Amino acid sequence: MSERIVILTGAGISAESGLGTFRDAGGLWAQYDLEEVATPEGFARDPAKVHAFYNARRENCRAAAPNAAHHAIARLQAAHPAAVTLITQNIDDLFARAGAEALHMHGELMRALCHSCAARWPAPERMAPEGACPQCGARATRPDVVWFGEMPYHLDEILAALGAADRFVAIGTSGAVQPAGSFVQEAAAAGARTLELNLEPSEATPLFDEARHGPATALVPDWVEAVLAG
Ligand code: BV8
Repeated sequence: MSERIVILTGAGISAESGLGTFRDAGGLWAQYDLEEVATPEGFARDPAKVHAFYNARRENCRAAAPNAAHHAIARLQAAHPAAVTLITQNIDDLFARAGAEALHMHGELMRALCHSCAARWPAPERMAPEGACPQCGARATRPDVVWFGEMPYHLDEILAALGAADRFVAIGTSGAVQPAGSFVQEAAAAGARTLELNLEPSEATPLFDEARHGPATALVPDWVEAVLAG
């Protein structure tokens, strides 16, 4: 396949694996105050509360399994590894467990970071403020996730892929968070055809050439099969 495809996923692709989204009714930001649990200021104020928030999500993630949408994208990437760039805003490890390679622009729930020496390592099941960095020993460990106000990871690689994309597909994201919410315009400006696969119309739907609405486990396998047959 000569076409270069960039895929951006959000919480909606993991919803049918039982992991909560953020802005749907009853979503995570309805249960927690984003400012308290997903900002560096909130972590500085109450690290125990933030660790408890991510410990609970790490437990949910362990109990979840990749769904048909994760597996379909893994199949597409395996068939055309050089042509598919997979970007995810999600911090769960469901793509890795489905055998797909994703650029985790908002970090990874299953990795820990030392904010003293910047060491990274696989996160233990439960993290706590008194946890010590295995490299420097400082009691300065945090989840390796990108909080609001922090610079997302892999932006150079992402912007290069968007600039060379023939197709851009957004799956299960509201487009509410930046800079990910503007990737569709970056891709369109580079001449890519853009497609939204989402449970329902999002604020970003008008920005796409085409939008299909329904659950990811139905839409994504159908779309992948059509691309593979193409
Ligand atoms: C930054 C990790 C500087 C932690 C998260 C303009 C430019 C740049 C920045 C900003 C800007 N305006 C505002 C900002 C600041 C801020 C921001 O965007 N604020 C928002 C609230 C307005 N952005 C930042 O701080 C970012 N950093 O800006 O650095 C910079 C400046 C310029 C250029 C580069 C850098 C850092 C943001 C990262 C924050 N960390 N997560 C954690 O997870 O705890 S964000 C969080 O939101 C998650 O990553 C989540 O994935 C992401 C986006 O949400 P969605 O994934 O879209 O989830 P949501 O619930 O919203 O939507 C789910 C969708 O799925 C829905 O549409 C639903 O219909 C659909 N769905 C549901 N079920 C299904 C389904 N679809 C299909 N099938 C289903 N079954």
